[in-house]
Amino acid sequence: MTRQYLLAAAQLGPVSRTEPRESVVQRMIDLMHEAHRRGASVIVYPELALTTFFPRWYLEDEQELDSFYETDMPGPLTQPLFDAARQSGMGFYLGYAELSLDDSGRKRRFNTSILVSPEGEIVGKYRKIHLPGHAENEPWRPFQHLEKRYFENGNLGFPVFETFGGVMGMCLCNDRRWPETFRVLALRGAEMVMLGYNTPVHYPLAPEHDHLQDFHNHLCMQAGAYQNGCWVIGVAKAGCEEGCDLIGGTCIIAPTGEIIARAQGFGDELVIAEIDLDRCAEIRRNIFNFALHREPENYQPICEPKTAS
Ligand code: ING
Repeated sequence: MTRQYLLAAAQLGPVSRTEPRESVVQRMIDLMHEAHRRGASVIVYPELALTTFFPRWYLEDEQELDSFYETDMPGPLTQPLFDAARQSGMGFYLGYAELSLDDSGRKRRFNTSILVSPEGEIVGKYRKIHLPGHAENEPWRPFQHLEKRYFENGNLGFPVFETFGGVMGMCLCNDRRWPETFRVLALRGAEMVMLGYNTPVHYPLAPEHDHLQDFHNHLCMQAGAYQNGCWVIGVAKAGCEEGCDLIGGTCIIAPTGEIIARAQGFGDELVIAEIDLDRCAEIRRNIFNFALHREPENYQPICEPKTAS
């Protein structure tokens, strides 16, 4: 894959509690086919793209909770997405709930994202580190945010992966609010950070900030892009999902921090723009040249990014 190509950010509208996986996967394949028709080489889906944002409920039935996770990736219901990608020659980022068994047979649950090559191989995995919300049911809330109950903290760190024409990083939703996410990835050479999010408009602990959700969403991603000279792709699960309004604002952000394309609505929507990984040099060779302007011992790229001086 070259270092300049069209990238598609594939925002998803609401996914209901009972929407079958097959239905969501078909929506994602439809977006992939449209992206392919329009010349894109990579497509980015939201966090927990395959299901409704189930941490909004206190679920006591373990069988129901397990129904929101993927035990295999790809599994029978997600294989069609991998097949469509291979047929279209498209790479993709996918966020989903991962359920695996460790050597002792204990269930491990993570809020996970993967990078899949145009050949349909999983070339990277990340597990969400910054889990927002709470672990116990809090009935006072209009809806729960039980990620600390339903997921373990990510145990893979912030890895970067050489694929999609350069050095790629991933994160998930709340990770984008913590500047170290982008900085650690960039110090390791990331030229593009892909992330999905499910962000409610209403924040029960600070309702006076509800009107700032869109501003904060773009603020943290634009800052992450500019301060680290990398592309940032933020993709929403948007709209009124099971009575909970989720922000949209899916966007493609250049290393300058400029939003070069963004979603207009709150449904399934493709946002396509040309990304040029060499543009990272506009920033990484100058104002945020880590090797030149930071303590040298703190600069440890896993592979010298092609854009560093
Ligand atoms: N969602 C939200 C996010 O970080 C949140 C949680 C909402 C935090 C609003 C602060 C304010 O975008 C997830 N899934 O992390």
